[in-house]
Amino acid sequence: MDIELIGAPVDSGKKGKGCLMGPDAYRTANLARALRRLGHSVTDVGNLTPDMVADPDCANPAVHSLAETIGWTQSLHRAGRNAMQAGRLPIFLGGDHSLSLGSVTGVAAATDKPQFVLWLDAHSDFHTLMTTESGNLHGTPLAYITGRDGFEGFPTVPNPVPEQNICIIGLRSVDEAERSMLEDSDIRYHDMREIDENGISVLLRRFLSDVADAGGNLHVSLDVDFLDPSAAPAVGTTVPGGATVREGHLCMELIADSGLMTSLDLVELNPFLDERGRTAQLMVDLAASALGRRVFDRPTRAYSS
Ligand code: B3U
Ligand code: MN
Ligand code: MN
Repeated sequence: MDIELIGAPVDSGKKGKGCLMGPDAYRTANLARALRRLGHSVTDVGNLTPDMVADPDCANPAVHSLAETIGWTQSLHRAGRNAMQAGRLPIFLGGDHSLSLGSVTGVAAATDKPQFVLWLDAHSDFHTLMTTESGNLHGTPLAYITGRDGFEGFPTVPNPVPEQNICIIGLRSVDEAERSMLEDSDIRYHDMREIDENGISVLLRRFLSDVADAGGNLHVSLDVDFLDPSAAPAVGTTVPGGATVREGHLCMELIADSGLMTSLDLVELNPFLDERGRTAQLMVDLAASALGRRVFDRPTRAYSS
């Protein structure tokens, strides 16, 4: 695989700062070396900067850092589209989750294949500029990429991702406005209860087989807070009861086995909150699992009696 690392030090999507250090934490944890060891060719294109954009009007006074976030959306959109059109697999080194406003819309615009999105997150990130109460735009990318109204001032999404092509896994913090919009949508979403009752692999395999049947491209967006804070403390929005290290790796191994992933976001890492780099290291290990690292060189066979 020809992999492109794209530094996206986006910190405008929430008030607590620190995600801008994310890309360098991934470099310090030797992400490129880990991927090269798996046989991939890896190019690190360095860090992007946001386009300069004039401050647009916004009817919701809670919304902050709008111009900066729109600027990032534009530059990330181009970077994602260009990497895909060059035949590479982009990995966006975040940066907070508002970076996906640009990464997902960019990769989706690059080819004619149906775009699928796997969102691994404690939150649904399904607000619009009108519904967000915190005003934090890292809570909005899933609504934007589907082409919903309520994003005045943002570029029109050229290739909206159909709701049926989106799967959220890991939910345990969903605001009321998001809940009703999600329930009225065709997005599939799995909360922690469903994971506990079914096992995470059942839920993920179902989605991956639909991506395969449609011949689609798969973008994976991995939010640090998908994981339990005891394993991944370096995030501003910790929510207890998250995925274990083992569930995280299992997801990544299933993704690798499927051969479907065409782009990846690593988001919300705040190195200022980390403990001796362990969250950055875990995210690097998960990325390596998604790109083929495994304990034994064959898929584990399911038990059958
Ligand atoms: N839904 C809340 C909280 C939140 C969303 N994404 C994160 N936190 N990381 C909000 O602010 O929109
Ligand atoms: Mn998120
Ligand atoms: Mn989250």
